[in-house]
Amino acid sequence: MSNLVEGKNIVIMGVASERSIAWGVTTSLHKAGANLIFTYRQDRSYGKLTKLLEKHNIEAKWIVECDVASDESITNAFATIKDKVGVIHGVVHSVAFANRDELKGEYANTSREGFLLAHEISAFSLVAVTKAAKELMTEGGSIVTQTYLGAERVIQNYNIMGVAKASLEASVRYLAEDMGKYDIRVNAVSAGPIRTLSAKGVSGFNEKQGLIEEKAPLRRNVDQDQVGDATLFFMSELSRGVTGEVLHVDSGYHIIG
Ligand code: NDP
Ligand code: KAL
Repeated sequence: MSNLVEGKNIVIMGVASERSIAWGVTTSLHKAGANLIFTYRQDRSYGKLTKLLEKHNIEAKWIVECDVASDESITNAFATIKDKVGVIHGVVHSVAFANRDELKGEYANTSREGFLLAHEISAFSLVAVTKAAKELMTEGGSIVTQTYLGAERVIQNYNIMGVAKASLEASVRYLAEDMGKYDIRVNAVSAGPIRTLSAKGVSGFNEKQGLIEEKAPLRRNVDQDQVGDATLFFMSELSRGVTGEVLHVDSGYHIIG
């Protein structure tokens, strides 16, 4: 796997800690020869990212702030990337947000504001990022987002995020159709539960991991490296015939009734 994405310029959005799925993706893509560009929202994430890059001896091609809640921030981030890097070949979208107090209890209690926020950050952002990235993908490219089984099934506590992920997965299909004519593929990885900052403090996480160990065909939980390698597949030419797909990296849990 040492040269699967050799020389490709790939933007990674969503490293907040060493546990982030986007960090697993970083190590997979780095080992496979990619040039990496990063976006972050919070200063705290920028601090963590720069320390991690130093610790792992990875040189970022560029690092730029991007708050996906703002069209201007997205436009500026990709304008900066165009200026500093030129052509890009991939984007890894690993960003989601919902109000913590709406990730428990009844979905029926979701507020208008909370519904819109979850959709804006977790689903619309892929649409806006795809539009901005397309301008830099003049040699074709690959866009990958991260989703979860709660888009397809009712999973306790996932609530508004499940509905936002359903929107995200439908967007993957519509965007795949739009982008195909430019030789840009759009896909999603649907990961099993992984302990990250996002998973922290939300109820029911441990039980979800317990269920995987008990019921998934492989009887073990997945980790960031497995999601990273699946994302590498989508970034590489090995997946050149695949677009509009949601690939489950969940030890097979989703096939069990
Ligand atoms: P992390 O908490 O590590 O990452 C979440 C990221 O979202 C952070 O980097 C955060 O940046 C970013 N983010 C939130 N709001 C914004 C915004 N407005 N603009 C830009 N970035 C923003 O968690 P994960 O790695 O777990 O999550 C990554 C993706 O994986 C998400 O889409 C999540 O739904 C998905 N996923 C996670 C699973 C899991 O079990 N962990 C399972 C399946 C899918 P910052 O901190 O700087 O705001
Ligand atoms: C059924 C599961 C149990 C957990 C339920 C809901 C998880 C929702 C994910 C969502 C992205 C979490 C948040 O938005 C948390 C946010 O309100 C507070 N956290 C933060 O602000 C931190 C500091 C930053 C870094 O996080 C973000 N997101 O910006 C789902 C489990 C089993 C699987 C998971 C965790 C899926 C998933 O989508 O993440």
